Amino acid sequence: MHPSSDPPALPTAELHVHVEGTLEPELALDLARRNGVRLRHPDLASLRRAYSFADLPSFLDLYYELTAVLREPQDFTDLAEAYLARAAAQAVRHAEVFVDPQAHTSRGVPLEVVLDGLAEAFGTAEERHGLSARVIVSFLRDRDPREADALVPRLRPWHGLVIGVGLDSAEVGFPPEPFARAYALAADEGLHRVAHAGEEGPPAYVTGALDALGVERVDHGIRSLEDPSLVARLREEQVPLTVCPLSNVALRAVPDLAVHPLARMLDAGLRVSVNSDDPAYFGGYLHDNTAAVSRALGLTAAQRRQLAEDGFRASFLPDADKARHL
Ligand code: ES4
Ligand code: ZN
Repeated sequence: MHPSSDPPALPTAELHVHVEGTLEPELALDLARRNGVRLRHPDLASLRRAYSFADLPSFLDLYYELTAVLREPQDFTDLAEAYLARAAAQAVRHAEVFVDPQAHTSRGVPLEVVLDGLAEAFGTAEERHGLSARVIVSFLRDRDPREADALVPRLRPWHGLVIGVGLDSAEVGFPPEPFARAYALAADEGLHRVAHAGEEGPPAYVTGALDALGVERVDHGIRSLEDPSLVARLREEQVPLTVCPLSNVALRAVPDLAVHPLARMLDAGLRVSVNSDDPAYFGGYLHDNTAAVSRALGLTAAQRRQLAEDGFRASFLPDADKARHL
């Protein structure tokens, strides 16, 4: 997999991965068969040809189509188990994993099926794979924000597994402010708060996520660089940004890894980490992202160490657990 010139994988924390985005095409076809779900792409060859995207919405079309193969608790357990094995093989030692409940409840799959299924795999992640794993429930920003308000109290039975809330799906035209109430409710429940912002959307969405939602971490945030006053704020407040290099290239937010903004973000003194986003769709898991972007940008060993350490620092692990990893 990795040419001998590549440095070894450092232990990392994965802070930005969507469990539905870890659905490999082979497993999608297996589950489609198991559950009698008919897909637009019935075999591996035609499905693989669909993995070419113009932007975020065109990716989300395939992503939501394939999520329809997930129906039973065991499907979510199998999906999570496959991710944990792959992540562990790439030296991930802690993972905070997004799930999109509304992508499932909206097609009749109950919340319990989703979260109990994930709990089954995540509950044994330490003993089976040597990594801790928690869930961040993500609201779909292209749906009615009142659905998000209603979802927050329903998460109570899974607190402990679920440690926070996030905001994802199509970004442009869906600013963060309408989700202020859901985030305030989540804060009252003791949940952590993150949001996708500045992936395809403007820097104002990053500011909005900080001010209206009170997020502790920003997912992507790459377009922040267009606003120098926002960059200064992110640096001063040391707001963590979860950067996903292969995702940005696959969705054409960035034309080429060689010009990926990660280098400028590091130079600007921002607290960034490298993450995989939707690894089954974008060409690699966490270390694949680190190796590719390090090579393309010529990152130094010190920069790679900084990225890995800042991932743990930006995690929602208790301080004692962070210290064990640093
Ligand atoms: C996503 Cl790459 C990306 N951006 C926004 N929402 C998402 N959901 C899954 N992957
Ligand atoms: Zn994402």
